[in-house]
Amino acid sequence: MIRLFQTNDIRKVEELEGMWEFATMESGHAIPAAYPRRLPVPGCWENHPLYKTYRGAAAYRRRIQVKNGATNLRFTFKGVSHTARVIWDGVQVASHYNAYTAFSAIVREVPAGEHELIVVADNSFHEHSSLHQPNDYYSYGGITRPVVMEEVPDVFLERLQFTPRRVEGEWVADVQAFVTNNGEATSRAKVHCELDGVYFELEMGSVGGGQSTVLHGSAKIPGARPWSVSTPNLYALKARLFLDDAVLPTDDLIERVGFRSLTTERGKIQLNGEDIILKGFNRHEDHPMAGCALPLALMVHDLDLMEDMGANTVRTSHYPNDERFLDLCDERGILVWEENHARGFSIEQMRHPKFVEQCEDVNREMVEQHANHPSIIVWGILNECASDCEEGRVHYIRQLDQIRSMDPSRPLTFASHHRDREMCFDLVDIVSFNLYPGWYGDEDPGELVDQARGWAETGGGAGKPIIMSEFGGDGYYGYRDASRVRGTEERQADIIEANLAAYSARSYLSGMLIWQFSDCRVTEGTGWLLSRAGTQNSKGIVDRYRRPKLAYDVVKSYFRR
Ligand code: ADA
Repeated sequence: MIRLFQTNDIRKVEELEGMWEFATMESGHAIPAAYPRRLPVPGCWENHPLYKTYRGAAAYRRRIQVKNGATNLRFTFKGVSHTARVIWDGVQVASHYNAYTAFSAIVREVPAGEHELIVVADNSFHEHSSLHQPNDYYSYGGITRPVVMEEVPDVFLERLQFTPRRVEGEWVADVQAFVTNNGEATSRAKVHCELDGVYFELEMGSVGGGQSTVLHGSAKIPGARPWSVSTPNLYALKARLFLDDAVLPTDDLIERVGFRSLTTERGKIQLNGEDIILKGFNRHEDHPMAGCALPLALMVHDLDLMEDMGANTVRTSHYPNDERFLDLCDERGILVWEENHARGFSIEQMRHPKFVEQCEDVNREMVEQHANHPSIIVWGILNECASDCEEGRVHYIRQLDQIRSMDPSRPLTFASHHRDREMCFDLVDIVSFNLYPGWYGDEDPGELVDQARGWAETGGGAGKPIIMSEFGGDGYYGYRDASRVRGTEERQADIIEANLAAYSARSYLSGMLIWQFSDCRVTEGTGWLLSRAGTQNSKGIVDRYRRPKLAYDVVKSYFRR
């Protein structure tokens, strides 16, 4: 399944799911001559008994039958982990870095007959990889999210960006349509939109051969009902593309959107003008049976458990998530903090020659690909990176400016662990703290968060909403002991209780996000971070199989209050 709604009426769309041929490429970069196995797509190769810890390159192959010749085929890979090359009939047609954002390849005027599509995925920590590093989560290997094949004309609708606006008590839809021309001749492009029974046209524009253009338009949508946590109203935004004097549309795109406003005023976050408190979890895309390639049923199960505990928010730590998960959040009224891909980088790591470019790419792709999800209420960047020095600050400024220029409608934040040394609170709309009282230190959570409020005030964050973006402690599933020593489920429950009691009692806080929803696999290695017991981060409120620990009921008693 690609999305939770139909994306096209006109364009032909097919998901290339199923069994693809598979071969590892231990010896260099040569495309394999033989494919000894078949593996599911989407999927991670770590699910196969032979490749549980394989780190390197591998090729996936699939034959494509084309019935009608001279078609343009567009392949969209929603996620390949983590460095990808796409080879069509022996010719490389695309490459991409980063597991957590989508990319496309177009092959033009494909003749009828059988063709070969090969995707090389590489999850090694190679020298050009600045963001996928050995870390406190796992960089899996494979074609981990859906692959889509579409038949597109030379001039087609690349994407839509929708922004809701409230003007004099009425909702207004601002729409941008990105039109791409892969042909040679210039075309005049017109886009007609339909939204909740309102028909409107975007301004017309011409688009030269090999060029792209953006068409803008706005319309009042008088009957629109707002999207909120309790009433997550969604609408189909249907766009049709007409070229030159043609009477019939040649291409189309459907997005699913919601009307809501976001503000940060008086030290609080407002959704549709009302203060909200974010209560929820940090979540990794990780499951022992699926790796990072969670099927829909497991995504639903995660949200069912979160809702059962009374959560209203999920933070996609530490990368953009699968669109189907975001679609589910849209449908269920779950608020999302989505963030770019970077966890815990020191200034030395941020000096990697590819860091700037690879961050810019993931920021751009995240906003372009996910801006239409009403559930996303915050964009985050650079979790626990070097925001405590001038050199690091330059990266924060650049990346926040980049995101703001693409989407000024959402508040921005980053999660900081630098306490009174933090230097970037002035740059964002929301101040977020990762603090682990009771786990990495024995501070009292109430006293610590009051102190943190002071660091926000003096560190450039005065008057801004404050979120406790991470707190928690390890609890090994099934390790129960009356001693309540560190690592027992009892101790974890005590830590969670003390933290939630302190934060729930402080009305100046705008949110509390537990680290973390479920235990997750981490990279195996040495040093304190990579030598975690069981090669997993065990701070989940449920274990990797989603079995609840003792802290589950504690969370429920606070979040449901
Ligand atoms: C950090 C980090 C998380 C995780 C956590 C922990 O704050 O953001 O990714 O590593 O700590 O468990 O220590």
